[in-house]
Amino acid sequence: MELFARNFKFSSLFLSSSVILSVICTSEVPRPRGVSLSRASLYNPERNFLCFDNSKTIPFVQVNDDYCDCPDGSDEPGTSACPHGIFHCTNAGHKPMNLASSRVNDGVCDCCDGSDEYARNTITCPNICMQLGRHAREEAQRMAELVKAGKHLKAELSQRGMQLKEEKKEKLVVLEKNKEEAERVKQEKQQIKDELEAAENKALEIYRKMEDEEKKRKAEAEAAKNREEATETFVKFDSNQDGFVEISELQTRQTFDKDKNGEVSVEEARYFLNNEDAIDLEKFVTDAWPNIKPYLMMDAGLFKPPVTQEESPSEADDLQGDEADEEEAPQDEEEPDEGEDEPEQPEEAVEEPAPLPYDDETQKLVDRATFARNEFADAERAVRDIEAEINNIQDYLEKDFGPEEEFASLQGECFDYSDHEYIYKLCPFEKTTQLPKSGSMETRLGSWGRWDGPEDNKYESMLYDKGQSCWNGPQRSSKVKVVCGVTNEVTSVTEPNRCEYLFEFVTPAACREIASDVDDLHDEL
Ligand code: MAN
Repeated sequence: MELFARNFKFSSLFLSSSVILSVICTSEVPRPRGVSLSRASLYNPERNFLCFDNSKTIPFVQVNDDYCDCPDGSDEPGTSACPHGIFHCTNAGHKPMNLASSRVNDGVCDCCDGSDEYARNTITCPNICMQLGRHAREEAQRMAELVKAGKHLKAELSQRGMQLKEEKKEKLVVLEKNKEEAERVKQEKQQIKDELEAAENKALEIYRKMEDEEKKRKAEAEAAKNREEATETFVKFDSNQDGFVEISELQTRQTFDKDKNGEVSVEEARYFLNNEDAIDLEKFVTDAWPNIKPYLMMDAGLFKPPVTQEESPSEADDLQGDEADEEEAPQDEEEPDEGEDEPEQPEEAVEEPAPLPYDDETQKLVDRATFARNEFADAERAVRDIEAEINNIQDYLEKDFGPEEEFASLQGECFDYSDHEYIYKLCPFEKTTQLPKSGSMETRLGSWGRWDGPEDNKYESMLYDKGQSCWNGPQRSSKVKVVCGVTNEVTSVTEPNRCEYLFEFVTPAACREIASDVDDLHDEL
C-alpha cells in the first residue's frame, strides 16, 4: 500500500513537473529543495538518508519524493508531504526564512525568491529578494545611524537618571533622620500639650459646673414659664370651670379652625386636645399645650408657619424645565394631612448662656494650652509631610527606569500628540489621556502599569491600564511602543480596538545596539 501510494505520487509528480529530486539551484552548494545551507551536508545523494530523529534510513531517492517517510518530516524538506516539515527559502540577497511545509505550493508567495511556489500551476512568484534586501539594508543603515546618534543622548539620559537616583537615595537618608527628629519633637509637644490641657481642664472644671448650673436654671425657668402660660390658657378655655377643657369649649374659638372654613369642627377641636374629648389641667399642660401654643402664637402674629409650594405657585412656576424637575420637593413626606397649614412647633428659644469670663489665672492656662495644641498640630503635620515625601521617594526608587536609568528623566514630563479630533498626552510612568478638541473634559486612557515588551527587551513597550471605563465596554487602556529616536516625542496615536490605544513614542532612551542578521545573510549569500 505504501509502495503504491509512493509510486502513484511519484509518477504524477514526475509527469507534471521537473521537481523530483531536484538538486537546487539558487546557491552554489548543491542540496535538495527546501534545505538550508547549514544542513546541506546531511543530505548526501551518495548515501542513504537517515531521518533527523534517527527513526529510519531510507534510500536517497525517497528524499523530496512527495511521500512522507520520516516522522519528523526531514525527508521532505521541499514538498508539503509531511505535516511537520520545514521548508527553507534561501532568499539570496535578503533574509533566509523557514516555513511550515504546508505553505509549499499553496498558491501564496511566502519566500521573496519565490522558491516555495515552484509548481507554478497556480501562481508565479517573482524573485524580489534583491529589492527587499536593499530596502532592509537601507533601513538597517538608517537605524544604525539613529542608534549611533541616539546613544550619545541616551548616555546623557542614563547619567542624569543615575544621578537622580543617587540624589533620591541621599535625600531618603536625610528624610529618615528628619523623621526621627520630627517624631521626637511631636512626642515632646504632645507631652507639653497633655500637661497643659490637664491644668486647663482642672481650671475649667469649676467654670463648666457653673455654666451647667446656669443652663439648668434657665431651662427650669423656661419650663415654669411655659407651665404658667399653659395654666393661664387652661383657665381661660375652661369656660364652665369644671376643671376640664372640652371639645365644645374649643369650638368657640376661631383660632382652631384649621381648614379656615368658618367653623371649628369636632375633629379639629379633638386634634388640639390630643385626640381626647376633654382633658384636665395636667394633661392639658403636657399633651395639649404643645399643639395649641403655635396656633395662639400665630394668631398673635408672633410667628408665621412655613410657606408651602401650594401657597406660592408663582415661586414654583419660576422653576423651569429640568430645574423644576430636579427641584421637585418630596411631598407629604412627614404630614399626611392634606396640605393643611400645620404650624411647626416653634423652636423653644433655649438660649445658650454666654460663656462666663475667666479669671486671669484661668485665662492664662487656657492660652497656654491653646498654644501647646497649635504647636502639637504643627509637629504632627511636620511628621506627616516628611512621611509623604519619603513615600514619594520610595515609589520613585521602586520604579524600573531601565537597566541604566535611561528612562528616569522622562518621569514628570508630558508629551502631546494631536490628530484631527483629539489631543493625546503621554506622561511617562504616570498616565495617558485624551482631550477632545471640541470639549474640555479629559479622558484618562490609562495609568502607569508596567513594562510590557517581549522577553528579550521588555523596554520596547509600556502598558497604561485601568483608564476611564468605555461606555458599555471595558476600562480604557493604552500601549506605548517605545522606539529609538533623537528626540523625545509621541509620533502617532491610534485606536486599533475600541478603547484600546496605541501610542508610538520615540526617545533616545530606547536606542540600543540591534543584533544584526548579517551573519545569517552571509551564510546564505
Ligand atoms: C470617546 C473616545 C473614543 C472612544 C469612545 C468610546 O469618544 O474616548 O476614543 O472610542 O469614547 O465610546
